[in-house]
Amino acid sequence: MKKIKSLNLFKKALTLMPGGVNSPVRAFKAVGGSPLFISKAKGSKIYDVDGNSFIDYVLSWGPMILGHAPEQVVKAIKKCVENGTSYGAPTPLEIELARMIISFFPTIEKVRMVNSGTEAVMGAIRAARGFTKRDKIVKFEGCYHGHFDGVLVKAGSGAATFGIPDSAGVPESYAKDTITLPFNDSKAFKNLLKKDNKRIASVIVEPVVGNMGCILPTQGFLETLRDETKKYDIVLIFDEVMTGFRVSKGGAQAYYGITPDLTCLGKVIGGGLPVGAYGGKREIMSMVAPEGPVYQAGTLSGNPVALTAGIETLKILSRAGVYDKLESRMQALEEGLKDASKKAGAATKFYRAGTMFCTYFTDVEVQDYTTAKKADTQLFSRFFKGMLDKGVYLAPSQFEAGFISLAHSQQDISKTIDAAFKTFKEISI
Ligand code: KE4
Repeated sequence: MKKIKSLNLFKKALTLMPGGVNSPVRAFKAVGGSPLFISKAKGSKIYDVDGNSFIDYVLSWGPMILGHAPEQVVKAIKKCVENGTSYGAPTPLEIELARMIISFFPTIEKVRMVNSGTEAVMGAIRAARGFTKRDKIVKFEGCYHGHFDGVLVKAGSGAATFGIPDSAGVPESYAKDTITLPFNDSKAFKNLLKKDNKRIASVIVEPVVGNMGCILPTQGFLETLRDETKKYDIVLIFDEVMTGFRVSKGGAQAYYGITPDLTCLGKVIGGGLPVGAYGGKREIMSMVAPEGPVYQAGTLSGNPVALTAGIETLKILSRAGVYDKLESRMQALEEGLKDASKKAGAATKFYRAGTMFCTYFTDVEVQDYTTAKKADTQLFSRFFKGMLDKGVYLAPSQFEAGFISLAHSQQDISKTIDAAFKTFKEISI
């Protein structure tokens, strides 16, 4: 595969930006080699600067659930920018997207738009602390909630990939207010809350963990989080930045039937442009300025262009049959990948929740950070490269989830399965 232009661009990028990228996991450090520089994308495909094309299962880490550059979204954005790009003042679009978000997530009574998932998490945690007047938060090892200091403690995603359990630059004074427990450990959770509930403002969780690969909650775990936090008036935050619109149309909360107090969203609600949001119970959200004393602000929050992309994306997701099509594509991919691995004699475990998934190179069940870290990352790297050479672009880390879109055709799925069978065989020797 020709890569010379990407290689030369990466050399230049390394002199200008830390690690040559604007987000660590893109640098291919976890799989070795240098990243592809992308020139364009359309539907299920991305195209690099050397003219190679790939079936894309990263989809910008989740947002492109319709596929890249969907006609309706592109047309609406083009029209919107002709009326200006940012006013720093209220627009009708904010009401429209707020209403759409609440229709998908009825547990959200009031919502605040921001510019990223990280900002959504920051706002939600600050609102929870302001509401409860308590300081401590509980998160789960391997879950990633953005690069906000308070949650970069035993984080997932890039931090898991690089084995940086805690980021440098996070003051001890921050980390001390963040308690980390193993995901899926209901007993440890109950014991902690029994002992320390008076000081805990909030518990934040990825209801399906997409930042350690794809890890499902075990039977009763989410229910335990809900019951125990309710007992002690602790704010339960579902970080659905990734799981929203992915695990189901109404996210993990709809799929598992749990009502969190606050929900964080991102990715899909921006349709590929920068939009995050946090929202939930009215009495908590009324703490947020200017209604209440919890300050949070943003120059480009609720930006008309970004919201236009989000609104058009959610309009299409609202259409009858869309989720049936996504489900049937995902089922075909799941069955094909499992079958290919079995036939090739590869030791893998495949997990998925709605349209997010992960193939772990391991023979143990993956239920938390400890078991996820048992995966053979070397074997994963060889699989990643083998698939790339066959025109399939996976997330460049064993500890990331893959995604499909409405644009992935049956032909894309068949080509992917065929490439996987060949690659499983190649690396199993
Ligand atoms: P952003 O600030 O990247 O928009 O969202 C942070 C975030 C919060 N919560 C969850 C559950 C998330 O998955 C994320 C971001 N996900 C990563 C992918 N693992 C973004 C990709 C990257 O960091 O480059």
